[in-house]
Amino acid sequence: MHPDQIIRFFGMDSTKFNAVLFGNGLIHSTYMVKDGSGVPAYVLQHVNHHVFKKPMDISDNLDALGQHLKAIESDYFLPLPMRTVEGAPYAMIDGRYFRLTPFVAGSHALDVCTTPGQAYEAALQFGQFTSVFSGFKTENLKETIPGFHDLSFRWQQFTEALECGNRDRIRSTQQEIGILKERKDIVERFETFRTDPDCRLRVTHHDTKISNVLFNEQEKGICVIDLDTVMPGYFISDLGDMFRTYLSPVHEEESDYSLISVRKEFRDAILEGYLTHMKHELTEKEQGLLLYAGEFMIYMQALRFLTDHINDDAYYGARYAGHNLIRCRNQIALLDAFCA
Ligand code: GN1
Ligand code: MG
Repeated sequence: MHPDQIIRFFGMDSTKFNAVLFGNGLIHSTYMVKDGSGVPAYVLQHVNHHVFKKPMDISDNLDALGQHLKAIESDYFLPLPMRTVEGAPYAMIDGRYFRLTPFVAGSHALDVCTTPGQAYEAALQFGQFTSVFSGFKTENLKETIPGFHDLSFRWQQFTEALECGNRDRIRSTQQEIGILKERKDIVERFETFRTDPDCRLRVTHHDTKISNVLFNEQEKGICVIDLDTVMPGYFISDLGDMFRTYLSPVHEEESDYSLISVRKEFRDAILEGYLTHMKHELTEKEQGLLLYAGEFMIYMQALRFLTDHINDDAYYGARYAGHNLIRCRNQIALLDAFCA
């Protein structure tokens, strides 16, 4: 079925709209649905149910968060997907899950973070997101990807890949494997962190890249989007992924590692923005781990990319031979720059 047709399930006249492929997420397929004059009206997404094995858990989480905002009479803006004409959270077509979200008028997303001002605004948005839900019981959220940012679990997947993965790829990545093994202290610190009662589970976004914030024309943040991985988690995930994805002038796909660097003024902007709402939420113990957040996330992503390379790119896929190895080396270079 052509994506244009799918919006009928949401009560829209499909002849009046046109869907075009949009964005560059690695997991879902996303379409911008434009009206007859080419103005964006909705965002249509095919939810990848191989990655999100229970898509209903995502919609249950979003319902719970929406209800909480009502209960506390908050006017915080969370862009939630629409219901189908039958009242379902997804249009089900041939066993596939599609959802439709109204486009936020006057908004745009950024592919790369080019100014400290943008980093500040995004960090402010993600910090506000967690703090708005500070009174929400995280037990009421489902884990939409079990073990998603559990670094011990990612380490275990890595060691399993070293046992069962592609032998040739293991042989040719001894150097990267060695580097990641040498930094196992990052995993050990995570284990200490999560057993410490002063390190709290909160409503966490878990994908704080710049393209998951909508900006207005004055470059002020409007809201956060891509709420699929919202689940109980630790602040190090959200703060850390901002460090991971905003600090370097080049992104994780860059194969010229000499271009990777850490822009200190962006780091300060992230901290300032994030702490605007989070300063009073974080415990003293957590406040001592602000920079560890970056090591944690960059290291975890390096580990995930290398694991996937060794597993023949089963998770992320590869657009060219060695794609996930390049991404892994990129993250190793970023980790070096971050820790320097
Ligand atoms: C995936 O699909 P996308 O780009 O939003 C991944 C993140 C990684 C990111 C790396 C569900 O996110 O955890 O950080 O790729 N999301 C999932 O680019 O695995
Ligand atoms: Mg995402």
